[in-house]
Amino acid sequence: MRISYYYDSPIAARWMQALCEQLPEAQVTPWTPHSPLADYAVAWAPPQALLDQQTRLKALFNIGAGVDKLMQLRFPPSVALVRLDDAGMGVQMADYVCHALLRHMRQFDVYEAQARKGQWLQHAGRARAQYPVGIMGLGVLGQRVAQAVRHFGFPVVGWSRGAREVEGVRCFAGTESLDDFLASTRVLVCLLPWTPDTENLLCHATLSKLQPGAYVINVARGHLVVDDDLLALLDSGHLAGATLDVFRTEPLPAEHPFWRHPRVHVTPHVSAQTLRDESMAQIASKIRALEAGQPITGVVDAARGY
Ligand code: NDP
Ligand code: OXD
Repeated sequence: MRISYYYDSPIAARWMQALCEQLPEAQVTPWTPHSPLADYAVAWAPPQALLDQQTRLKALFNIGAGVDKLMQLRFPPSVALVRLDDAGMGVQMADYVCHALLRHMRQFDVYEAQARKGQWLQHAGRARAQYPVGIMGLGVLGQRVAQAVRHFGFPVVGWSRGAREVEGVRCFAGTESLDDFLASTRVLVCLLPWTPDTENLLCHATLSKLQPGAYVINVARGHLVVDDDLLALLDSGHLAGATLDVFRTEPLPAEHPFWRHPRVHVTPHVSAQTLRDESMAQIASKIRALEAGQPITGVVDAARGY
């Protein structure tokens, strides 16, 4: 079996070695415009030229969970696009969201600022019942985050495209229930894929339907948020703050107001990092399953865009 590998990164060689170790029966080679035709491709952000040149692929495995960049390419219908399912990202996402949620709700950021000034000052405790957490996207990562947040005792609501049942989560589905979901949410966690339906979804009209003093945590993609609308609602006081891990332009440009806003916390797209060994093991086991004619999870539905 041949595998064509594409990852434009200084760590690419070490990751390819991990794939070779997981699949010793395969011949894995970095893709070039003259590569031999392969059975599978394993890639992050490949060029259209790879799909045009590799005319015998059965599947392309994305080295990530989000497939928004791949959705911009022309895919032959015979090639299955497969994304990572969790592969160690769920627990990281849960850490990140719980950290941002607790830092805000328990006012740890306020106490840190006070400590830097040597100020001993207690603020009134807050009831978590007043901080219902709304998770947009109840997929692999959204469900993992929902369970973590629930175990900290917060009320949890969730929103997805189709109806879902998730233990301990009041679930809403579809655009017709979006307003009710937003009105039930004080801390919004965005874990939706970036598709034509979700682009700019977090705009003035939707964010202003969140409960007063709402907090936004975006760990999905920057294109879901209208930056100026978020900033306007922070400045009007409707939003108490935001923790943002993903941006329309990455790295976030030095002049972007998010860097300097006193109530915005920025991290550099690290909420759930792709882990080399877990990812390559998952891809290898899915390739083996396909070769054995077995079904696999994580196959992207091109019509839905995720
Ligand atoms: P999944 O595909 O498992 O879940 C997506 C969820 O979003 C599903 O519940 C789906 O609904 C819902 N959804 C999709 N479109 C809509 C819509 N139009 N309206 C309402 N709900 C919708 O994805 P994952 O949980 O694995 O990942 C989510 C995203 O997280 C990725 O696409 C990626 O962009 C981002 N990500 C970010 C990382 C980071 O480091 N910041 C790391 C990894 C991922 P339904 O259940 O009905 O299908
Ligand atoms: C992903 C990501 O989609 O790292 O996996 O953002």
